[in-house]
Amino acid sequence: YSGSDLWLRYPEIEDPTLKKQYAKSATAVIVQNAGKNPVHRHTRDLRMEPGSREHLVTTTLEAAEDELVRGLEGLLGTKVPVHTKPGQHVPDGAVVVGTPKTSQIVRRYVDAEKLGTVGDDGYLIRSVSRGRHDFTLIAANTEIGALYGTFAFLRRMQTRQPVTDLDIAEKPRIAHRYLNYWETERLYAGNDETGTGGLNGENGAVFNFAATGESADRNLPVILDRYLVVARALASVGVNGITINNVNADNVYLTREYVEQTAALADALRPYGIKVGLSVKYTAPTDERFAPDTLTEDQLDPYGEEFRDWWHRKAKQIREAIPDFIGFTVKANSEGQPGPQDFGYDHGDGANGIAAALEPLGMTVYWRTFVYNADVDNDRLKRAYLEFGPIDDEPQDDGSVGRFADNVFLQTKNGPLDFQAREPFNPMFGRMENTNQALELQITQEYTGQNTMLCYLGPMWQEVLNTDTYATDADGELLDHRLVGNVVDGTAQGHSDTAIVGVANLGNADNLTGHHFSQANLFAFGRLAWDWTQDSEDIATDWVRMTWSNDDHVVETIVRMMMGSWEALVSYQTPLGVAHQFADGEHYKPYPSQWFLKDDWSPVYYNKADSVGLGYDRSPTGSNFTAQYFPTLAERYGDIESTPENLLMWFHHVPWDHRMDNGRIFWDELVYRYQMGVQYVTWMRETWDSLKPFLDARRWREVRDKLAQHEIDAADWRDTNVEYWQEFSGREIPSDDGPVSATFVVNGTEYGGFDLSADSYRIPIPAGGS
Ligand code: BDP
Repeated sequence: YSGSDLWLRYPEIEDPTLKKQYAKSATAVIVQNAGKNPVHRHTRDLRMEPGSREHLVTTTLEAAEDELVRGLEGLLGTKVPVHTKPGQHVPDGAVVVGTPKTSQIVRRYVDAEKLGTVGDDGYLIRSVSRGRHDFTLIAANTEIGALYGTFAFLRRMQTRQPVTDLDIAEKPRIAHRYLNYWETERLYAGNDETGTGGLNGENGAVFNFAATGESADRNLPVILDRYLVVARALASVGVNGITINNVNADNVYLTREYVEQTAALADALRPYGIKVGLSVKYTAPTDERFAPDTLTEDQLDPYGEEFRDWWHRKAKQIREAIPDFIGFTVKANSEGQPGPQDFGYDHGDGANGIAAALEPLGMTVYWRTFVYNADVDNDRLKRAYLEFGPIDDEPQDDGSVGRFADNVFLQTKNGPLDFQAREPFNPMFGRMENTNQALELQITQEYTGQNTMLCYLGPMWQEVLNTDTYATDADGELLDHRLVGNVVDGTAQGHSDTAIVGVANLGNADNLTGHHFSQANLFAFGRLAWDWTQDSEDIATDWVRMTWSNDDHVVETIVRMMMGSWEALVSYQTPLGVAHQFADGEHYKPYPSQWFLKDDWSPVYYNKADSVGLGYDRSPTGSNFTAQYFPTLAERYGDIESTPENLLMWFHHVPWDHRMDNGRIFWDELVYRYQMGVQYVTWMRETWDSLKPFLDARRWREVRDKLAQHEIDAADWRDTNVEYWQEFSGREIPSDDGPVSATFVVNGTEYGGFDLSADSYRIPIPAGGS
């Protein structure tokens, strides 16, 4: 088995008793009026690749019916009949799906008021008893809500939970749950044989556009099986939008030829509730390929009619092909991308100019805040807030505060640097109270082991979302709800439009994500986007059950491996808050001594190693970046004694003999951390070996091979760094037995806990480095 179905595998349930029980609660599928509301624009022109396994559906309820039939057949091992015209009689054990509009059964058995509480995307799942007849009702206000409920019902069987006596009401906390798809950049999920190049060699994109595809007859508008697998999987976790091209945008996506292809993709995704958007360059209007409809640079005035009309025309053309088009994502004045500052305007002017053009079409601008310029601030981390903060604070003529338009989201990475394995949260969260804020997370493992290292990111995102911003109101009073997650879901500062964005890891690899365990990160992103208060261990458990096995021992073992894997990576790559120690632009291997191209791309800029210590002083005695946080945190992070140890070097230049909480000096602790991280990987590799009898051969072998390389590369991180730091510390490698157990506390729970003094888990650190 290649892993190509992601978590929608539906293998037959082994336990005969349970299978029988489930079968009693799934004797028939009833989705009334499933074919009634076709959502394709171009249904006639859409076609699947030759020999396809998947098939196109034209409505969202058809997708629900299709999934139930497929899922139940797989899990139960027999075909479950579909009743198309049940009338008033609902057979015992039926599963009924619908909305009040489409289903008289829903109208009859569901309380309208209760249904009202789950909103547009939510659903109810209820076990209904009618005398001797029991059936399950999956009801929603919209067809997409019904589809989400269907997946939730199937997930209960996939994870072996009860499907009787149900009374479930669910709805998402965040409205726009989107992916940003950077095409071939930073994917690490390409099929070696058919990979189409890109930055990192193996980066085959998941969607094939003209000239980027594998071969012409597999290019859009032809729909490949894997697009529908992706659509189903994304819908199953509630993702409802994709910006389909790189933020370093190529204007070709705005040409008619490409818009037509995007429209075909949008048609195929639409039944699954997934809308599409595009990344654009700010200067697209000057691109010759749109001639004669081009502007000169002088006409790029965001307040001018030419500029706004141009964007309006383009957006309108797109809408003709894609009626539910999301809008544009813009990376401006960032890493060489053009933007309003090149023409004497600021981000507010630029974003609002495009937003004004889109507003009559009901579209949105996602304006990224990933801006930095070390020359200006002597600390790259300060730039975003310096540029965006004042615009958010600006009083307006109408008496309101904040200049950004209502249909602008500022899209901000979780940390102030760039998707490092652990960052403090970005102080923009909470500080931009007058502007819509979208949180951007990186699902693709650019800085977290790419397609080689097993690193489950659920705990990282849980940590980010649950961090207290200590945000205050205008009177300086602490807000009631002020975690990063509250800022994002609008409850902190009363925002009604909300968004979260994940930079996707999908590619054309057989298993779609390169490393089998990278599938878990896509799954976890969707689940947390839906409800960020969920526990990352529960999410991991669901994923393992749906993807690998329901054997309790296997589930428990794999979940344990996953839960410590991120802390382990932090530990052997960048422990205690030292950041960005990567070689060149590939962002996989270590190179702490490197100085290249630009200061703020260089490991030395971040580590500041010297004879005194290690780390970047951002306290009031240093760059004073800490002042961008609300007072409680500004104070906490500004003082080395109160800074959490896992963020120490983000904020301080830590003396080699600084005393840590456990009594060790900083130097010793640092070395131990590197060692613990590597030993966790060794433990994962050995643990995985022990699972061989329980798992399918191909996937077990592929993961084993990755873990072997993972261990070698983790040891390289440890040795390269420890050896280099030693040149500055001048101290011996600590020579006692080191940590006796590698445990990592993840969101309050301890993982690992195995004994590292046992010889098998000890890789001695070579004296004096490697
Ligand atoms: C960095 C990536 C680069 C992206 C950039 C961004 O290395 O490929 O273009 O982020 O987010 O992490 O714009």
